[in-house]
Amino acid sequence: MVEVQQRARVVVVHGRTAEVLHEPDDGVAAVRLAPGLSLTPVAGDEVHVADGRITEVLPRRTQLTRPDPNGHELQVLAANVDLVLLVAPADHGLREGALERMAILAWDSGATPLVVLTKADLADDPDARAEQARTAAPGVEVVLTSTVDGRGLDALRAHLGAGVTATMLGASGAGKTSLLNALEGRDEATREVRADGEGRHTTTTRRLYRLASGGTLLDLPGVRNLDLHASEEGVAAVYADVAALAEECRFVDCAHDTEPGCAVTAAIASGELSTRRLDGWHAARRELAYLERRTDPAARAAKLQEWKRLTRASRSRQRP
Ligand SMILES: Nc1nc2c(ncn2[C@@H]2O[C@H](COP(=O)(O)OP(=O)(O)OP(=O)(O)O)[C@@H](O)[C@H]2O)c(=O)[nH]1
Ligand SMILES: [Mg+2]
Ligand SMILES: [Zn+2]
Repeated sequence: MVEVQQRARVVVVHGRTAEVLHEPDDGVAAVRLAPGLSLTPVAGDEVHVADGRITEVLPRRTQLTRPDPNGHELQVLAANVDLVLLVAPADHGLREGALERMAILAWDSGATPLVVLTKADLADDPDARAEQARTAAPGVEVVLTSTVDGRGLDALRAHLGAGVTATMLGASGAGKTSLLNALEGRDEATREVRADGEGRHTTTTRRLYRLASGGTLLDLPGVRNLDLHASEEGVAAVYADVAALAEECRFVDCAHDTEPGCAVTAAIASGELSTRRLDGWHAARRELAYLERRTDPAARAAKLQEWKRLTRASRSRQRP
């Protein structure tokens, strides 16, 4: 018997089994993972399926990663994503630090970030929140949405056309699954959510959904601990304003503390730059330095080369 090998996209992985979408008809199939795969598939992966088993995971165009909370390895949250929605609620003030960290993660994945502010119907001054978000993530488009009055949803659909794969990063309760449901015009929580102790629904599984707008959206559980496994480039992109100021300092190795001729502390004194933002930048750079010490330098260099190779095409296209 000649085995037919088919190309498919991973919808969700449960241990050694997975659901995949077969193109072009989008039929869903339950499959097993063949032993000895070179990569462990995650939602969004392109794979080969033969005889009811995933036999190969194709190289990833992009991957959204963070340090594995349990060890030194990387955890891949989503594969082959073009657009990362940084989802943050606009109702109780904006957590700019969290937004900055999500933006770094997104840049480093090779995908384009897009800020989505949710719950605009509950915000006192939604436009001020949007302005705050623009400062925290310079060069990133901001869309203000509400699943209650529907604002911003069409703008979002316009980003989620055919061929686009997007995913959502954001704290638990930020409104990610609500957004997915509102985009699709359905009320019901999807089956990958469970009620927690307070009767809230929270997403527990990473799963991919086909949208009526033609795109694909991956729902993720809320990210609690936004550890970074960042590159210099990601940090520089998100803190472009601070980095540009630092170039103006008199000393190349200025620590932006008490040095004379420091453009960064001058910008803080004049109100051009907020202390909070400088703190965020310092924290991100400290984390980079820590990671560099902790990780085997050769392994880290190899990994960075690999990322650069994987993400070069999208990166050169998408940098602002
Ligand atoms: N008023 C209002 N409430 C919203 C809006 N979007 C979401 N909510 C509410 O916010 C709560 C959390 O929404 P979810 O969509 O479950 O949040 P999530 O980001 O998916 O959370 P996790 O799955 O735990 O990561 C729910 O009670 C929603 O009804 C909105 O635009 N306006
Ligand atoms: Mg959810
Ligand atoms: Zn300085």
